[in-house]
Amino acid sequence: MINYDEVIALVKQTDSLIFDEEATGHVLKKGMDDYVTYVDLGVQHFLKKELHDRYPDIAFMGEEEGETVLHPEGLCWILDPIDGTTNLIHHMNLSAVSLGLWDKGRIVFGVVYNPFTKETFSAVRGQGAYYNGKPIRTSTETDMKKCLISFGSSPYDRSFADRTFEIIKNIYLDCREIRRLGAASLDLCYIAAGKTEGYYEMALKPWDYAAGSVILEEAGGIVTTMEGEPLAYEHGGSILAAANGTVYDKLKEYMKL
Ligand code: LIP
Repeated sequence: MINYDEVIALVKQTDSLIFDEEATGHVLKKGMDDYVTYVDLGVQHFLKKELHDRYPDIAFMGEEEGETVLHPEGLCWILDPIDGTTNLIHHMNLSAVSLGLWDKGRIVFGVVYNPFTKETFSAVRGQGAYYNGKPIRTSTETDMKKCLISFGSSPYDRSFADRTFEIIKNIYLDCREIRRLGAASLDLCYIAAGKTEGYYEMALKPWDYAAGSVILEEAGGIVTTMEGEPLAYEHGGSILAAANGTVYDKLKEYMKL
């Protein structure tokens, strides 16, 4: 039996690790435009150990330190210790710890915690989505002219740039405004909380969207790949998320480029 409240409390205990300025300043390069700080590593170490102490039978997948393989047969934590690492390095206060739980084919729990704003988004499959403990629902807006849409620039693979920016240009011409937050988990949670109406990004990893996807679905939203397929968890892929079916159908048209 998993004590989800205790897991959420553990995630919030990462505050002291994240507010360590010295660790934030230790930036290592993982690949082209892909960075990791000592904060990312510290948060992953801490949560992996604490979760293992409490739930030794649950497997672990995390963004850092070569733990990037999903164990699909049973339960598996999926962690992004810091989603929005570039935002962290630039002191944007728009980063989150994102932890999901995979159970044989689907995500059954998610928590996304922004330590800078003290915002906690969470959901257990079938039990609704919450923001700082209060129930949340997605926006019911269906008029694109009143919708705020975010997107991601897939910075780790800039070969996607032409399509990404062509799509957002077309959306921008039709919607109220656009945003580029820099943390996929928060993009998904902002739709869940009714702040924005849609989001897409061409290339993400499972830990970017595991927690956010269940939170969004539990709040009434829709999330798939840009082709309309279920999200992939054994490898990464694109994402298309929307507050409701009408906005989803409209956004899907823009993805056909
Ligand atoms: C981030 C994603 C974001 C993407 C970023 C980056 P990370 O995750 O959440 O949407 O555009 O560049 O991939 O790497 O900071 O955990």
